[in-house]
Amino acid sequence: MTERVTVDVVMPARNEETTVAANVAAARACRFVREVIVVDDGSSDATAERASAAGAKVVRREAALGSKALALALGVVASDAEAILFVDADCTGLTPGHLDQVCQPFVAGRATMSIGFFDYGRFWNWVVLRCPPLSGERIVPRWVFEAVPTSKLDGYTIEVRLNEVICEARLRTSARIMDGAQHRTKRDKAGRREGMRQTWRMYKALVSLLVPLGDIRWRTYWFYLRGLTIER
Ligand SMILES: Nc1nc2c(ncn2[C@@H]2O[C@H](COP(=O)(O)OP(=O)(O)OP(=O)(O)O)[C@@H](O)[C@H]2O)c(=O)[nH]1
Ligand SMILES: [Mg+2]
Repeated sequence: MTERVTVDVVMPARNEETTVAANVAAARACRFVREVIVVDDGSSDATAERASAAGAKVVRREAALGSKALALALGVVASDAEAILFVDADCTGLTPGHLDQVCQPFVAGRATMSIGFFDYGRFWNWVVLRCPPLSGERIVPRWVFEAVPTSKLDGYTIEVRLNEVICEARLRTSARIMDGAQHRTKRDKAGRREGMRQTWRMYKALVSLLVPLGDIRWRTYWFYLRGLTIER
């Protein structure tokens, strides 16, 4: 694969007026990116206006679609790029350089999926880099997203579904830490009590995917580790 592969960013954003513009700016300045598409369904703040002012194409729905996965699907449909770089709208400290680094292994053909993780400090970074990846910052060919059946487009489980497509096809993943990058958590956005409730619901949905509760097999993680390259 060469650098000429077309890459669009799909950025899901619901009530992210405080951070969306900075993330659109970082994504637009990534050297591999053609266009930034922000998907805003049901925001009650100025997310869409700020994203648009920062140079994004905004796909806006008045009513909430009800799920991050469905928002991403809407963004992918709005793009005809060969590859999609997913970037959450609530990142902090994200730079064009981070996104260049995430894209590099993909455009160079070293990995089919390339992921950037937030910077949690030396010890946790070591752990996070070897866990099943849940990060929203990742580039994949568009066929990988399209390979996820519509029936499996469900909330915060979309990253696990992308992992499943990659790992079950025994494809390679590259992972790296984005030094100094972080994000706003649900606790930051909704307050401690409501944020904890939402976080609990998210992790419950993720754990329910695993056999015997769900249909994700443990071997998928083994295939992930076998195809993983950690970039430094
Ligand atoms: N358009 C849209 N965006 C969403 C929706 N749900 C989540 N997002 C966006 O997806 C990104 C990640 O969502 P978060 O709720 O922060 O989830 P997270 O970062 O995985 O989890 P935390 O660790 O709790 O922050 C943010 O940019 C959200 O605005 C949705 O239903 N629609
Ligand atoms: Mg977040």
